[in-house]
Amino acid sequence: MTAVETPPIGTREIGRDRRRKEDARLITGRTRWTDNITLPGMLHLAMVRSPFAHARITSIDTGAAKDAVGVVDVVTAADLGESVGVCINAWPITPEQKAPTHPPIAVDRVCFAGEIVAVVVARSAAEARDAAELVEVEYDELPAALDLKEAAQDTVLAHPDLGTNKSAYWVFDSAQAGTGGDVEEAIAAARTDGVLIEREYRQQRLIPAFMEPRSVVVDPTGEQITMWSATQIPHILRFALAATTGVPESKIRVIAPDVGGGFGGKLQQTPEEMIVFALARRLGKPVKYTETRSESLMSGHHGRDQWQKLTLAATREGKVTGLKVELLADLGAYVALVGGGVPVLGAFMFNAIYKFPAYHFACQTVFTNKTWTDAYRGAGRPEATFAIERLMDELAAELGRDPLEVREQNWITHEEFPFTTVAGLEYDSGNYEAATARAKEMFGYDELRAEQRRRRESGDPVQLGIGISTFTEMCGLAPSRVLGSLDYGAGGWEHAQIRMLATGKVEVVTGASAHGQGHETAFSQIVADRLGVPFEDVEVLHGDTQIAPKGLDTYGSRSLVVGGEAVVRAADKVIEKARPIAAHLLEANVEDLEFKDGRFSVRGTDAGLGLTEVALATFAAHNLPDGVEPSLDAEATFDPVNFNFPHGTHLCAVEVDTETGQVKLRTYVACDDIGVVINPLIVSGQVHGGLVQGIAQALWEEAVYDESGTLVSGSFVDYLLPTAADTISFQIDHTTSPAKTNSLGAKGVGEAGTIASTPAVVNAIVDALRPFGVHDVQMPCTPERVWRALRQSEGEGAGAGGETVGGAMPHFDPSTGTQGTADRTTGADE
Ligand code: MCN
Repeated sequence: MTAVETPPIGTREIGRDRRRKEDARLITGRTRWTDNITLPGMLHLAMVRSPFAHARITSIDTGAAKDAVGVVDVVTAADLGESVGVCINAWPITPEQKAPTHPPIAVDRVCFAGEIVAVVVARSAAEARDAAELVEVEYDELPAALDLKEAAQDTVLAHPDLGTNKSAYWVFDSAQAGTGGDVEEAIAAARTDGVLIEREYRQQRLIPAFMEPRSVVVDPTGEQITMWSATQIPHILRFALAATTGVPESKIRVIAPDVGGGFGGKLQQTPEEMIVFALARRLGKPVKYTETRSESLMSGHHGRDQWQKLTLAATREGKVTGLKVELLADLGAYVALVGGGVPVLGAFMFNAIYKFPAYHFACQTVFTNKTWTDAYRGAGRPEATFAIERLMDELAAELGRDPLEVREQNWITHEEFPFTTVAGLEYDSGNYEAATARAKEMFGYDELRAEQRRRRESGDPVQLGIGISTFTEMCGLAPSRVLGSLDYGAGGWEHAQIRMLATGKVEVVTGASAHGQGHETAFSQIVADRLGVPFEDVEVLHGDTQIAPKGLDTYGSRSLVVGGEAVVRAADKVIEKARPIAAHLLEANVEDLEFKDGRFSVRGTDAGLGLTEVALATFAAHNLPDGVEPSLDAEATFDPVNFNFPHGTHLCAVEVDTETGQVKLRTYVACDDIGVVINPLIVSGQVHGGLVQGIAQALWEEAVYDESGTLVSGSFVDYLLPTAADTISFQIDHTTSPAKTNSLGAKGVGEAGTIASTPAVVNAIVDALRPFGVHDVQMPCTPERVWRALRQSEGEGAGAGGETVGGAMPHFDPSTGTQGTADRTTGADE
């Protein structure tokens, strides 16, 4: 890796490859996962779940289960009543949004296979699970809405009471918003004298899979009710518990101990958490529930699942003139915590790094009788990035030009920042030219193109494909005002507190709640750098609403740029509190003091005092200036004015065996610009992990349901989660255009690799197969799908689009809310 540019503050810690503080305990088995928690008298739960996608519950016989060994109780919705609360939807994207009540335990109807219908409480988890088998539930099966496009036509209703499967319709139009022109005009012009690329892409349903399944323990026996949960969001969860059960927030403590990954899948107020909370209160005893891997895959929320209908208009010279996006987004059976808003996050990213004069986005969210969907690494932004990066390749192919060149022709140049996009966002900084130049150099772009030509000419059965993704994303969620304008139910600020201890050690409390990202290390580096104290002397505390009472947790690659900046601001306040005390002790004027590398010194003299010495003097408080409080502790809450916009150029080479359909990754280069890097080692880990998840969408992962609504890919035998052995060694580097919205100059990185990599891989596969007439392969691009795309194109001649996809895309009229059926290739109403 090349060195990052000079960081804006300090030089001792920022940009330094520090090994993660948290790893010693994580890799030596010394951490305490939620499932390791054992409390006196603790009871265990097992869930009885519906095998049906949609059914009326006609009876539940708990008799045999209640008599089983070790069983304490068996409860249904009727037993728990209102005490169990409801799962809330914090992001109703329109005031008209339709949303059924989501009871944590089904009342009289189940709406997806895996929904909880009864709960067994026993002395041990094994006894609870055995007894769960004895609960007799009778169902009256109902027709299930399973196919997203059909569901959008209301042929079968997921919730008959709602009278429709359509939940919310959300539109952005640049002509109406005043951020650009009329997309229909651009399309009409391109139709007569230009290029029109019309495509439909499927974002398959994915399942967030983490090392530690969801687990929750609730102890109701103390002054407060304490919940330990493998969650990303202890603060939001505490709020949700209080708001939906009536228990005062002050009486609830939520602790997220070390959490073994989340990837958005633990950004949820889960039914299981609600049930454990209710039962612990009801029984007056500690209660634990840990899901099995099958339960995790079946009933933890899923991600993606969209149909995208896209129309890109351009001139014959390759200048894009407009983009129209029509989405169907599958909510599954309920509107999850932020699930309805996930496609809306994507709405701002379809224009990506490009200067499109006109843009229209419309999204219809739809209920089906499948597991609810919500955030999964990238949440809305990978879907948008995939679509536009695939389209730019298709445009280049249509024009017979190099896809990088067409991108360059349309992107925002580095001189044009800050740049207000057609979607209404202001990008503060970026340099697409620099990232692309570096990526090309690392990749050996020209050499690989030459090899591709040779293979094509020689008719090599193994063809080489080169895929490009020049992505950007919006992250650092925050800013509260903007989130409010999008009807998001909460803010996006973050809080930090710094406590200077008498011994010179520093405690940092953050409201961000890491679950694998390494905040303890990176935030220690920030504080060590700012306060000039040793890295080892900084301790970062988080993930416990008692210890860190204020916070909005970790998601949306926000922790560093929002939470880290709050830490910087708290550190600055510590220095300002220490300054008059230091001046007093040094018998100097405050104005004559300068603070550098952890030391106050009197300008022009040798006199000076370390910050830690000031901390000790403040603790003793024997000799403080009049009216100064004996404490250096400080806190700050930071709410940025804007998102931040990491970007990068990812280049991927694949070898595709045209006889078997097998795809082999050959080279993957990622040059990301995430502004100033705090810890390059952590950032590399984030990029590597992110890449694997994005590549997995392209090649392997898919949640598959059968025609009855049963999840077929319900174990890791069928859900192809990759391991390190399935991937290659990635080549990564960074360019740096510092963010303007935080003093660190940093941009988020937690989702970048995932967002960028999926289109890079699919573009590479299609690039390899283009001479065979293939212009699309549906994800995941399994050998069978690749093989079928090739065979189909042989049958149909050049121009075939690979696998035939679904039915016609329903077309929604924004002005009336009515729908017709649009032909997916022409866009004309049937
Ligand atoms: N960082 C840095 N320099 C930068 C940017 C970030 O050193 N310029 C460091 C940060 O200090 C932090 C890490 O990189 O240690 C990620 O920072 P950030 O981009 O702020 O992301 P968050 O900490 O907010 O993490 C959320 C993000 C998301 S949205 C998902 S999904 C995801 C991800 O992080 N889930 C993860 N990475 C994950 N990593 C692990 N191990 N497990 C998950 O569940």
